[in-house]
Order: sequence, then C-alpha cells, then structure tokens
Amino acid sequence: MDIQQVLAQYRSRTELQLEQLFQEMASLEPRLPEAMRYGLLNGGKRLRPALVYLSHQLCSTDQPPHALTDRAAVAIECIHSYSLIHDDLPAMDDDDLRRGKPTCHIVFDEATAILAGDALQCLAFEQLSEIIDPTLALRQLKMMKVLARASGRQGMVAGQAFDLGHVGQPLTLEQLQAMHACKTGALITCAVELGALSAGEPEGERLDQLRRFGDLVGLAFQVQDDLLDIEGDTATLGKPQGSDQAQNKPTYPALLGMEGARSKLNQLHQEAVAILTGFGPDAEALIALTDYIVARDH
Ligand code: GRG
Repeated sequence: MDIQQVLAQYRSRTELQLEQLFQEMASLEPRLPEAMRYGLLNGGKRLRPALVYLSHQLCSTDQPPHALTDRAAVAIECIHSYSLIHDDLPAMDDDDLRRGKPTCHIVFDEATAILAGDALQCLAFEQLSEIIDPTLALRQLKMMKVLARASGRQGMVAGQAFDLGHVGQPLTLEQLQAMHACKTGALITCAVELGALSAGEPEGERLDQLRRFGDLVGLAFQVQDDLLDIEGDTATLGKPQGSDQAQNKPTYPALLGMEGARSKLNQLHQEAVAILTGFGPDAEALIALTDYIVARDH
C-alpha cells in the first residue's frame, strides 16, 4: 500500500471541502474569513482527517465515506487549526512562523487571530450539527460531545493550560505523558473515534480498542515531534543532540535521552499496531498510516 498516495487523496478531499466553506461564507468583516482561511489552508499534513477516514473505513468496510465522515474530517481540522493559531499567539508560544510561513497574528493582527481561532472552533461544531439525514441525528450528537470533550477542559485546552502553568518547571515522565495525552493526544484519539462513530460503530470492545489505539498513536506522534525538533536543531544550528533545547523544555528526549525516547516511540508503535492487527486485514491502511506517523520527517 502506498500510504503517501492514500494521504494525498484524503488531503485533497479535505481541502476541497475546506475551500467550499469559504465560498459560502459571507461576513460583516472580510478580514475574519481571510484570517480563518489563512490558518486553515496554509499547508498542513491533514493527518487527523486521514485518521477519521481510515477509522471509518475500518469500521465500515463495504461503504465509501459518507457526508457525516466528511463533516467529521472538516470539524477536526477546524479545531486543530484554531489550536495552532492560538498556540502561536504572543500570550502563548509567541511564534512568528508556522509551516514555514508567517503566523496568523503576524499576517493579520493579534485580535483578528484570536477571533479567527474562535470562529474556527464554532465552525467545527456547526459542521457536525448540520442535519444530513434525521436518522443520523443521535450519532451526530454523540460525535459533537466526543469532539467537545477532546478539545476542551478535559482535553486539549487542559493540556495547554498545564503546559503554560509549568513553564520552566521540571516535569516527571508521568506529568509529561498526562500533559501530552491531553494537549495533542486527545484530538488524535478523537479523530479515530469520530471516524468509527460516523460509520455507526456501537459502544463496545472494538470502540474501546480503537480509543486505546488512538491514545498510543497520539503519544507516539508527540514523541516523534520532540525527536524531530531536536534533530532539526542539530541539522540547522549544529547543536549537539539532546543539548540546551532538550534540557530547557519538558520533552521525552530531555527526560529519557535520545535513545530512550526512540525506544519509547518504538514501544508505542508496536503496541498500537498490535491492537490494529486484532482487527484483521481491514486494518491494513490504518497500520500503514501509523507507520507513517511514527516515521514522518516533518
Ligand atoms: C491553544 C487551546 C490551545 C491549544 C494548543 C495543539 C496545541 C495546543 C499546540 C500545538 C503546539 C505543538 C506544535 C505541539 C506539537 C504537536 C503538534 C500539535 C504539532 C502540529 O501538528 P501537525 O504536525 O501539524 O499535525 P500540521 O501542520 O501538519 O497540521
């Protein structure tokens, strides 16, 4: 299986829908949709929508993704983009560049970037609440709840709050893991869950296994992100691996060393794939995406 090709196909499918959002969007203040569009459509690997689509495929082998799966893919990317726009703000990470381009608040201004993030968050729930077929309404309600919990005070926002509340403080491995499980992991698990729910997967052992798989991939994603950060610094700045950045920021390499972090990544990868293997041959594409996530180079 060529996972790059599969990813490209789902990336196009997602981006086509994201583009369409702005054709329908009349606004009192045109700078707002421009800033939202900039945050949403300035690149991005679209890994979370791919997880939605492939999880749907696993749970509904004989059906192509339907409108609800598309809505979930768009909704999760709206939440992800809002989080990146807000994370880059001076009050948070204060970054000037995102995906190699000036951040939203640099191109527009801080207030517009805050509002663009706010509006993207609302748009995510608007997308999921759009009635497609009355028989799907309960499924949609459940999906909105899953997305709200993953994004909010028990999920991504909680992880961000913990991170900002502990700047400069050493964290234990357990604290680091709990922070990332919320900050990045919750939305990744949510993507897997939304795909399965959009296929009508009922509560039970299979859905629990998929959630566990999502948790493992979410952590693996973060460990790889930490490793890429340090390898990037080594390549561009000539700093030795595991040097100042690794010691100042709470990261897996800072706590475990580069080799320890690689071994952690390997362990999470193997556990995640073992869960999917239990689903049989239908899990092939999701396994290929997992392999891609842990081996990605950006
Ligand atoms: C502001 C409420 C709020 C939350 C922000 C997700 C997050 C919380 C901050 C992002 C900080 C960050 C860069 C974390 C590392 C993991 C991560 C989310 C990387 C970006 O995700 P990718 O690689 O991004 O999927 P692309 O650009 O491909 O969309």
